[in-house]
Amino acid sequence: MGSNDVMAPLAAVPVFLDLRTASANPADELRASLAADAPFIAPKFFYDALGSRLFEAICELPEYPLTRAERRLFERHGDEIATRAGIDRPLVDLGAGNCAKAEQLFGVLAPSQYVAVDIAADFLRERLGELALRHPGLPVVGLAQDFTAALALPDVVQPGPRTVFYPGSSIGNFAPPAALAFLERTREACGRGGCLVLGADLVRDKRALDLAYDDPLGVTAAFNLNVLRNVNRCIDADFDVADWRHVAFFDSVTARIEMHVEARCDVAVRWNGGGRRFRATDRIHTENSYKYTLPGLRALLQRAGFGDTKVWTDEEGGFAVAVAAV
Ligand code: AVI
Repeated sequence: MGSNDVMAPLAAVPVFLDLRTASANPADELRASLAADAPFIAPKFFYDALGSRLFEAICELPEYPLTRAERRLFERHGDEIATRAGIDRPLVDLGAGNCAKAEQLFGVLAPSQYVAVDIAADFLRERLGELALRHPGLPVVGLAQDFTAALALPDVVQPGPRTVFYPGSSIGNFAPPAALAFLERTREACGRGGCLVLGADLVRDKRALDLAYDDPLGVTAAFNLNVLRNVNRCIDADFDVADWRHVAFFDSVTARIEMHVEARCDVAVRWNGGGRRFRATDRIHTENSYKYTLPGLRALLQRAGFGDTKVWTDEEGGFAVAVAAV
């Protein structure tokens, strides 16, 4: 090669492990949850390739301020987050999605390795490839897995202490006992001296919360209804999206957003290995999104065994970022 030849930048190919088959069979899980007395679809089924993109679009909506509030908190308190979390540690990003939230902290955390974990394998692989090009010196690992049930960190992941990153208020998608169990497992993954960086949406005005999950453009409706298309693919079902409508509301008693798809008319749906009739107005529960109070958030982290915890909130008091030490 002559000295004037231009060399294409070498892509640091990230290590990518698809660990999805190690967990429970998603098709069996779906068949069981659809046949239940109160049918439901676990929220992880939102995130096929289109669902992941629709979620990215939700994060841009003016009615969904959560992502922007969190970004501002990371901008404002990044240095202190790094002081508490420590630098030059493996950064384990749970539910990494497009990896943008963690990448925002690379400058201050200077991670020794970036480990992105997500159930949406193709989407994650694509985004990690792009990220690796932007950070050629950074060892990058992608793990496609359903970490909501159990978190498997193979040997390729550097040992603790680690910084585990769980932003975006995804903790709100667990019911309280499951949130506690999840945080206990996460504490183990951090290792002694490690820490958790957690984002949590807070209880606020019902009207604002209703709008955040039922936006006038219908992006959240598309995100919710798209789950039926993913179900069609997973279990060869014949849901017709046009037969269903999006329902979302904040319930102040349980402090959670509930999302459902509701039948517009009587429908019969078949899938591989079964089927079911739904009457008009019957609902399939697709997501809960719990909102926290600050004392509630602190108590949860303490019960999960975390120690010293610092919490920052945005000016409106609508969102919190916590750094909890092990
Ligand atoms: C991923 N998760 C934290 C989002 C939430 O707010 O519960 C998912 C979402 N559902 C509807 N809009 C956004």
